[in-house]
Amino acid sequence: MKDKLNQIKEEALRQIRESKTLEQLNEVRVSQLGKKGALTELLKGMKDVSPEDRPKIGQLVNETRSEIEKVLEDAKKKMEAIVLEARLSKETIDVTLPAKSMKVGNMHPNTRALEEVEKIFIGMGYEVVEGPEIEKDYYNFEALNIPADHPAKDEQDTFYISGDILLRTQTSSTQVHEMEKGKLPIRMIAPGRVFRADEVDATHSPSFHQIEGLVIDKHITFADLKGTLAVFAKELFGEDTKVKFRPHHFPFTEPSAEMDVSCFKCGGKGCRFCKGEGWIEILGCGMVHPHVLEMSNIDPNEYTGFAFGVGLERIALLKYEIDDLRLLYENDVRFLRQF
Ligand code: 2NM
Repeated sequence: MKDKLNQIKEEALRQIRESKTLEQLNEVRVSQLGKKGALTELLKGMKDVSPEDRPKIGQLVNETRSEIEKVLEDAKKKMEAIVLEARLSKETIDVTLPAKSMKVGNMHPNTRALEEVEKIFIGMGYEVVEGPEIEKDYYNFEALNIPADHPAKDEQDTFYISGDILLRTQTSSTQVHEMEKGKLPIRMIAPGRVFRADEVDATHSPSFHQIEGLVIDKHITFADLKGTLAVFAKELFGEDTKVKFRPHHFPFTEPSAEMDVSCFKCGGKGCRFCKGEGWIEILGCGMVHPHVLEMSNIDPNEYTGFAFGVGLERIALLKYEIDDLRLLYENDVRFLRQF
C-alpha cells in the first residue's frame, strides 16, 4: 500500500513537472485526485486492509493527497504568473504610433448662413420663433391678405394636403400666430422650411428655407425698416455694403420694396458675380398692410410695423460662392467638407 502511494505520488509529480499549460495542470488534478483518480481508486482498496492498519494508511493517503495538492497549487501559481507576464508584454502600447484620425462633422452651409443671420438679429433684440410647416389656408394666405384668385394659391404653386390644409409657402404664417397672441411690441424673425410646387433647377427647389422678420410697435416707419436692413446687410456682407430699395408689390405689405446690396465682390463696379449690375437682389420687404394688422386684432391706428423675407439658400449661395442650389441637398461630403 505504501509503495502504491509512493508510485501515485511520483507519477503525479512527474505529470505536474511536464505540464506546460493551465489546462494540462487541471487534467493532472482530475486524473490523480478526482472522483475517478488514482488516489480515489486506491482508497477503494481500503476494505482489504486490516482494521488496525486502517487509521495509519488513511493518514498516509491524506498526507499524499495534500502533498500533491500543494505541489499542484504552486505549479498553478507559477504558470499563472508566466501567462500574465506574457499577456502584459504582448499588450504593451506603442505610444509613438500615430493616432487614428477622427472623422469630424462639418456645418452645412445653410446652417452656417442661418446662424449668422440669427446672430445679427438677436444682437438687435429680436426673438427667434419657429412655427408649423403644415398650416391652414387661413394662416398661409387669408390672414396675409392674399386673395383667393392669387396665383400662389393655385395647385400649380402650392402643395395641398386636403381642402384647407397645406404645406406653408412662407414662414409669415408663424408671424400671424405671433400677432394673434396679442403681446406687443413684436420684434421677431421666423426661420424655417417652406414648400412650393417648383421644378428642381440651379435656383429652385420644392422645399427651401426662409427667414422672415417682423417688427410691430407704436411709431414704426419705413425709416426703421431701411435702417434695420442696412445694418443687417453690412453685418452680413461687410461694412462697405450699400443698400438700394426698389418699389415692388406684395399683398401683405404697403408700401412694398425689394432690397439690393452693392456687390461685395466688386464693390459695385460690376463683375461676373453680379452679372455686371453692381447690385445683387437680396430680400423683399415693406410696411405691414393695415388690413393684415386688423385681421390679427391689432389696431393699425395705434400700431404700425415692417416685415421682410429672405431666402436662406440665396444667402448661402451668395456668401459661400456656390453656383448651384442642388449642391446644398445632395449631401456629398466632398462638397460639404469645403465649408
Ligand atoms: C416678404 C416680403 C415682405 C412679411 C410680411 C409678414 C407679415 F406677417 F407681417 F405679414 N411677414 N413677412 C413679408 C413682407 C415677407 O417676403 C419676401
